[in-house]
Amino acid sequence: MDLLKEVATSVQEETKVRLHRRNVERVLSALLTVNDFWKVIDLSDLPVPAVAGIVKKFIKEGIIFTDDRENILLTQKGYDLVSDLGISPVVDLSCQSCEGRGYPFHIDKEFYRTFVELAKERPTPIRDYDQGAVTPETTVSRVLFIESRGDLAGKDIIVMGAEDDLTGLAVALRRKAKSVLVIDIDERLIEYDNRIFKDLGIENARAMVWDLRKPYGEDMLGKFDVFITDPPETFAAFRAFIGRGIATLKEEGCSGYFGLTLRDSSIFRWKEFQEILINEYGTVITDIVQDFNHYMNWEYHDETRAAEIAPVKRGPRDIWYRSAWYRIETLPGFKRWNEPISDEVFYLDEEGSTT
Ligand code: SPD
Repeated sequence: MDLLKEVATSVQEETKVRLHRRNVERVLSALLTVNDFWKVIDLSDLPVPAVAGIVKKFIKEGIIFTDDRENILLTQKGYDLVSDLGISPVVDLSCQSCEGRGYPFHIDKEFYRTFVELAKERPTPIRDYDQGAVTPETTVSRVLFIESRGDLAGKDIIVMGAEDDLTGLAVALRRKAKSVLVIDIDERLIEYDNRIFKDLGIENARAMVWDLRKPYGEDMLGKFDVFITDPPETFAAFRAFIGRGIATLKEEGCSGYFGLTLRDSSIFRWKEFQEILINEYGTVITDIVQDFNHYMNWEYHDETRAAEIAPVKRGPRDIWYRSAWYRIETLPGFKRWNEPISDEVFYLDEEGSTT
């Protein structure tokens, strides 16, 4: 049997992460480009357990080796294999000025600088809520993107459950929305935002503690033009963050923004998410910008399953965790999903490993 197909099948059986042959080919391409395991994941666009499984299999087959479990390197057999298969290194031809997003975070320097200054004292990410914040450049770009799509000026906006990114703060700081409501389970973030809103005299924004596992009351349903969120990639969290986000929207033609990553979920799961968005919730996906969101490394990394299953002992030193930026729009007859959610499998399942 073809070696790549064989690796895909055996790693899928072992990890329960769905894989196909070309996923394995992409890992080889990444291995030809970088030596750092975490960067290999980044370039492979696969969940951590899948890349860990593939790398371990390749080590067994003598295709790669690690130098004292620090770096991953191809052996001569590995170089011969990639050459036989005609595999090339990964190329990145995206615009470096906007970090590949298409919206230069520095276009309004005062907005960018003020946000960076305000974000300096932000609370540190905690594992209990799967926190891991995006870079300030990402947050600012999110706002510019939303503004450019006509979803900011004069709009009632809700930012739900990922305020470690301070997206709600940045939206409010832009001072173009009609109103901004920030909700998050983490009291530290709510206090942080409310203090800044008060200090800066931003009167149309407020933040309140809310656990998205709980259904919304009538006061929240159908009240907003736009929702923004960044869920963990389990099905339960997808519904709690995005299903409930859609439920807050006023009418057809309203929009929602969120990040979805391939580091904690597979492309097969994305298909299922997209089916829920289209067939169950009655929305349309208008935009997906791959690798738009760049996450800063989190201090609890050593305690995670990702660290445990990694074939190297060295942790990430650079940005490796990215997610795509999705925009959806409600269509006539869209559904407001607002069921209760249990604690089970909220943050972690077989494809996830970074919590
Ligand atoms: N636990 C690591 C940080 C994860 C941050 N959440 C990213 C969610 C993407 N939808």
